[in-house]
Amino acid sequence: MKTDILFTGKGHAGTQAILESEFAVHKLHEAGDRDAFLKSASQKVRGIASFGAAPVNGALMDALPRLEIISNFGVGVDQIDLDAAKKRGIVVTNTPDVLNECVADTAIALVLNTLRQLPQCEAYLRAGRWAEKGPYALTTSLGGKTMGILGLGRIGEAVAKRAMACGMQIRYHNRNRKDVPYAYDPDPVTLAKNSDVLMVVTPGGPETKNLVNAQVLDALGPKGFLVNIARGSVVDEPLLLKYLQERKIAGAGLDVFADEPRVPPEFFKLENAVLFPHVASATQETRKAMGDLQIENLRRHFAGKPVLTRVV
Ligand code: 8YV
Repeated sequence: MKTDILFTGKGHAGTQAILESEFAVHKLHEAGDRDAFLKSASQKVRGIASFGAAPVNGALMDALPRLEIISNFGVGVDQIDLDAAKKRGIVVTNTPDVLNECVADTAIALVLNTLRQLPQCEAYLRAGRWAEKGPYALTTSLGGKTMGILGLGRIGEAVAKRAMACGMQIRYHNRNRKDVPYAYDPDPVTLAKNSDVLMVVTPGGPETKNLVNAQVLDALGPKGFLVNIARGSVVDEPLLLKYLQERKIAGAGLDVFADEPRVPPEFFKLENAVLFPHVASATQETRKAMGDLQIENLRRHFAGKPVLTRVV
């Protein structure tokens, strides 16, 4: 008999195929009538494999009284109500570390693309303007600039290494100071004030909602750049749009947005922003490694062994 698990969304195809071969899978995202679907699954489902931003809240947990584990595809678990899981004794796992290098690659690509305007340079050439109008306008160097990392965890450290290789200096702010060779700032405003590039790498969720607010963007100032590879919720998005339109900051590189995959169309008109469709971990190798970890956590849990990467 296969163990019953539930998918919350469409996700990495290879991972979902393996899960479907090993478990009896119920696909919540394909249910026409969600209530009827949950009613029929309620006495069977013992695990959730969560994919994407679909919320896993207390109501969903209550609809599945036999639920023992939520195994998330991704390091960020902001869509899961962790307190609700804890109260109900439900294990939550994620997929840390295996994505650090890829996410850091994307972060540094956003810094290069934003300061050096490389996507705009390419569009300029493809539109025939090089021959027509001459060289593209001069841009901004990375070397000698300061990157302020808001949320220096394992991904932040991988970003710092790459930024230093580009000749940048590193500062950071975390709630707690770490034993690292980088200058510490006591709050996000001071960090922004001391930085040319503010790199947002914090977890998402209520604790960091709109952490990058008017005070932080004002401190970053008209010569400062914002890069966000964390969650859209960490930045006040309407305000960021306004600051970019009015050039109250110099530019932004964004891999994440508040209501993905919907991006306010006003962002598309900005010349001082580089926008990626949440691709930081999106390589064949890394997504496979994330999926393998998600699957292994489920296997181990149902075999009565300790999971590998427990959050709650
Ligand atoms: C993925 C991510 O885009 O790990 C995370 O927290 O945001 C990304 O790696 C996401 O998990 C894919 O659904």
